Amino acid sequence: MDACFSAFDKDGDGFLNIEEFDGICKGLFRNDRGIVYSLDTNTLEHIFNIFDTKKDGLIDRQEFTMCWNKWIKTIIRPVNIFLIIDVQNDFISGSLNISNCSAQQNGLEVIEPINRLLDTVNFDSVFYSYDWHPTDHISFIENLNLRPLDPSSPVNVETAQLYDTVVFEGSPKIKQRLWPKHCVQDSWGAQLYKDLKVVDNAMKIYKGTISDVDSYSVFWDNKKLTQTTLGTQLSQLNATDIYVCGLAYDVCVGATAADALSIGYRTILIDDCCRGVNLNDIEKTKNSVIKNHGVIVQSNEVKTMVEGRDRRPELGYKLALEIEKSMKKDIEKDKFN
Ligand code: VGL
Ligand code: ZN
Repeated sequence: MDACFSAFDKDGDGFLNIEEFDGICKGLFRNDRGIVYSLDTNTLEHIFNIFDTKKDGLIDRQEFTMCWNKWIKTIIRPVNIFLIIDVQNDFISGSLNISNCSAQQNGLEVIEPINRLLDTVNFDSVFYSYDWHPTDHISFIENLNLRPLDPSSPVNVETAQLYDTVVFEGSPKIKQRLWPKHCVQDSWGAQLYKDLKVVDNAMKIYKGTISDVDSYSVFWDNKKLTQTTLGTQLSQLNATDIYVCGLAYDVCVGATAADALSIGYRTILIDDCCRGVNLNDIEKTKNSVIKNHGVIVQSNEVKTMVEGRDRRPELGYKLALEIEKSMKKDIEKDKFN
């Protein structure tokens, strides 16, 4: 760390000014071929200001220690999690075969690139999620008669069609998209597709297990009332980077990526390992990941990123923003102590 500080303190005054800090960023944010990713001036200044905790326009050795431990170390050596979402029979060739949905995509096409990643990339941990519903689940159109609809529902029991959104009675009311009966617990349709490779020490997460609430994200149900074990498991692993992929792109993958970002994880969505339901919603999913400082990559970019040899500025900025948030929280805490 000291050597790094001295090497970038070009004028040798014992401080890093913003130009010197820019030098560090140019060293950090580059790919495996040494091509430097540009960092726009505003972002650079924002990151610099986060680590310039004394706000004197310079980063001293003490400030740099924090920057090194909380930021640079993670950028160079991330803890990488691979999260494979709902690659189950029903979405590929069963009752919710996504090729029957408007985007007409083929879920089978994710198997090969996902298997290739499992064979070639050394993730710290691999998680597989299962959509795992009881037979009386609220999302099944077959169960529409089990629960009363609210008068505000845009469609009623007689007119409701597959993929429509209805509103069920309740306090609060429950908005729900209607799907064909799928991924029923312990059924064939809920099994992972047979050709998907399952690694040793795989972690499995089951979601959508409660009858009265659907669950798209692998972290929380759609009303954020219940959590899976994923959140605790990731923090026990000191996870920093979450690579998400699977089915369906604009439903469970999108919701999971959004939650991963909101919790504060550096989140990478692997585009060619996802297939979805609706093209418009897939586009919205991508835009929201980018807006929230995640990145979208193709599977052939993953290996060097996992190895810390291709380091993306978006993820560096995301981490800096999280560090800023936690420092602000600490300041608030101190006020009360
Ligand atoms: C999913 C629709 C209904 C998914 C789950 O895994 O994306 N989609 N349930
Ligand atoms: Zn489902």
